[in-house]
Amino acid sequence: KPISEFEVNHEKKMHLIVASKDLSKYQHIHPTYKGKGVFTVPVTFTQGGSFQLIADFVPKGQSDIVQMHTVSVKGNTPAPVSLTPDKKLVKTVNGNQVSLKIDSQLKANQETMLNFYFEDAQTKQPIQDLQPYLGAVGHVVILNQDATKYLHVHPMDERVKGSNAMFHTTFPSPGVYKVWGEFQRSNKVFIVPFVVEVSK
Ligand SMILES: [Cu+2]
Repeated sequence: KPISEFEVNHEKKMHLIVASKDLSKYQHIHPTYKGKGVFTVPVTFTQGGSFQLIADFVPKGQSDIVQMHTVSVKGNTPAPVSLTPDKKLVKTVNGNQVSLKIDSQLKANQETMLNFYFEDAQTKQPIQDLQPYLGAVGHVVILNQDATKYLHVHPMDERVKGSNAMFHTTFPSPGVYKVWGEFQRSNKVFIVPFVVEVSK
């Protein structure tokens, strides 16, 4: 029997992550609910190969469900990009310089604070005008190396506008993970990727 009703979670009834198995390609999209348990969304795969689809939704009156499917896409398939932990956790996207600060050493099964700090790449002034994106200052999606472990983390304080955004999470096992921070400024969403290593 199809599930017919879904809760709205961060402004959407379904969040869908589409990631290549090597995590080099990443999309976070929102399928449209058509009724009778059916969601649809157009997707363009920019290369061939194996992709992981991760659907995140909440049936009415239940708790969050995450479902994963692996699909194989035909067409030109580049060699997988190896996932190497970043030496410096600083990235610039759309003129926004984002530093990821982690208080202590990253350890599996231990609560960790991910602290994103934003400054203007040119002026080095702290950024204080981040806009709410899907009901929060930002969203953080984390996948392990083979895209089988998924974490979706929301900020400690959803209403901040900068220059820091803090996210609490626990990595479930040791290994290399990719972390995508999604934020919005000047009406543009920008995605900042980091690769981190989590020890035992
Ligand atoms: Cu979403």
